[in-house]
Amino acid sequence: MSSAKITPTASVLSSTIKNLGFGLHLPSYTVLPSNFKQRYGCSQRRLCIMAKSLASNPLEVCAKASVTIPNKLGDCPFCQRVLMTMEEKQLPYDLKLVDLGNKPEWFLKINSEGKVPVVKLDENWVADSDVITQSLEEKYPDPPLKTPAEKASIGSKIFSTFIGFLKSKDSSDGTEQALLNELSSFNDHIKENGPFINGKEISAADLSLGPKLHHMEIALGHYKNWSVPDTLPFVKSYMQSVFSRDSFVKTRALKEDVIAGWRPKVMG
Ligand SMILES: N[C@@H](CCC(=O)N[C@@H](CS)C(=O)NCC(=O)O)C(=O)O
Repeated sequence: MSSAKITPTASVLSSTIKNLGFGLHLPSYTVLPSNFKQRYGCSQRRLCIMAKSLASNPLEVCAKASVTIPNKLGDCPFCQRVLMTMEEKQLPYDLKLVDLGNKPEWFLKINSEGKVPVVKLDENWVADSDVITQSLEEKYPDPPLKTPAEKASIGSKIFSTFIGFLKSKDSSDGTEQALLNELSSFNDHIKENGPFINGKEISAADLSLGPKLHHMEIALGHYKNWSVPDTLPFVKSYMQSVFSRDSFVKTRALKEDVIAGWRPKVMG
């Protein structure tokens, strides 16, 4: 049985989902991963104790708040990457949603750069999704999510070429072709090595790329009436594989937020 409670405060918006499987009194604003109970099922006493300890010390995470619906997670692909990593590793977290249009004082004290995501690890607030996900891998190695170095940059130019095409006002400037070239190389890689970048199992590179492909799909669909061509079926099946994972569904941005988030880039 689970219950959900949304509690807004002045400039922090936090979500609470309480999993009552352990009969624990969990701290407010704790999000337990969807299959936390199955994973730490009480059949083994040691695992049960470990699960209780994790549940009572959730990781604190600052992420972007929605601009369209109160108390919802916003449209930051770097935040989703971090949250997906926590979901895949079954780490309970305490989500603090930050209004980036009106950054609160407490948040700027945590991170003077004013960017999300930020996660508290060993009493220190850590910024930047690259640093955070590497730290999570070291601290919580199970399940391992590290992508081998030789595959870690597969698909890494898709996001920048998508932005170039999205911002383009000249249909013959080559930005669409640049994106298609990157997607085509990625299609070939997944065809040979898929279903994920490192083969059978999802890994860190997928958790970084998946949220960016979600932004690409929504933003280019909305602003350019564009979609991934049928000639790239492995890109499409890859997107479906990532987008259908529990860790993705639970942390994805709302379509309306993604559209609103990219508007200044399109108009600018
Ligand atoms: N390199 C950073 C990028 C983080 C980032 O750009 N976050 C955006 C939201 S998607 C942000 O906080 N923007 C606030 C601002 O620039 O004022 C990471 O990987 O975490």
